[in-house]
Amino acid sequence: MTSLQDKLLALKQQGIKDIEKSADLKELNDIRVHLLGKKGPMTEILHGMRDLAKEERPAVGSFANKVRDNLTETLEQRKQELEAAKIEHQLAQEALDVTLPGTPVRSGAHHVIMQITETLEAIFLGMGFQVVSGYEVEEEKYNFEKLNIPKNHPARDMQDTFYINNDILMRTHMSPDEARELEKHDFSQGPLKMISPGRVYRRDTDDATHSHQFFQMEGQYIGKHVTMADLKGTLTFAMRKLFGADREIRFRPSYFPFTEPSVEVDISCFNCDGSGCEVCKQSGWIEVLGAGMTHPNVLKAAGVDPDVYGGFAFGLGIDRFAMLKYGINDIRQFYQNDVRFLRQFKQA
Ligand code: FA5
Repeated sequence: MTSLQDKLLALKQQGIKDIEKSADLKELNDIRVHLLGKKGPMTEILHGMRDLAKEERPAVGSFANKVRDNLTETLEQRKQELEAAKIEHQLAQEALDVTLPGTPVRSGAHHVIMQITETLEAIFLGMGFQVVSGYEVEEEKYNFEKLNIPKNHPARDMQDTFYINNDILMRTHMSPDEARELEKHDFSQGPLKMISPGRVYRRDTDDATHSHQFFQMEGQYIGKHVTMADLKGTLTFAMRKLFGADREIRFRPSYFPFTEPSVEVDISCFNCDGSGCEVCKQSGWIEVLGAGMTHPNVLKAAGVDPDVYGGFAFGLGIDRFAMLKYGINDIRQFYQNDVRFLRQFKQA
């Protein structure tokens, strides 16, 4: 054996040792570059072949090839081992314990006013009413004129108004939607049955039961044979659905410019069942809404013939409903956005 073959053998033995000791793919690659690279010991040894006798060269050359093949094979084997180990390690690191409890996600909920609105909508949708919506910034003629409240009419004082200019205002009630829908409706297709919930504005001083902005829901049923009995039946059904099946309902005469006759609707107190308590101010009754048979002037203003069509309208304060239903004694709590208050009304 030539000294070159000895060197190759030593290189192989040391190389295999180094390869097997290598701890990661980077180190292994460094070893490969060192062993087999252009400036590595293998190249250097092969250069030495020039000094060999011609007849010795083939044997040394073939030995060198075997050493290189051997090293390459060992490198490849180790590479596969290290890659497998790397994947094993990664899998162990990223192991997922599916039995661990999840991180709870805080979900929001609809505001209590929204919840009451949705409940009311569901009740009236069930009776064939459709839900419509109008404009918070409204024309003066829809808010007043078309509702039989001409300029300088004392009834305007009933609703202190935020004016934008002479003709435009923040709507003070949801009744403008009555006039708008009456104008739009095609009565050849059947009666108009609508509700319209929304935000309204009044120059009222904020206190426990008044807010300068609050929510109302308007309702209207106009057709060919709609009577006061329909008004009573519809509102009795809706109030019993909302406040309990055994509520008594009372209709008292009242005044609204856009209805004639007009009524104020009371329900027997759900807290004391009518015997008198602080919720009903000892009267046994709670006032819940205003209503009446739509005034012929309102129909005329919308181009609807009052001799053929008629019906009823009602308007209720959603905030006051929410206060009654949940025993809330200050309306301002709805608008302060204190999450401790709001969370109490989280739906299941
Ligand atoms: C009206 O606004 C009439 N448009 C309702 C109506 C419609 C009657 C159709 C007849 C036919 P009123 O001004 O009474 O009516 O207001 C209706 C309800 O809104 C009241 O019963 C009350 O619950 C609520 N409300 C009135 N002012 C305030 C306020 N400042 N803050 C909170 N709620 C209020």
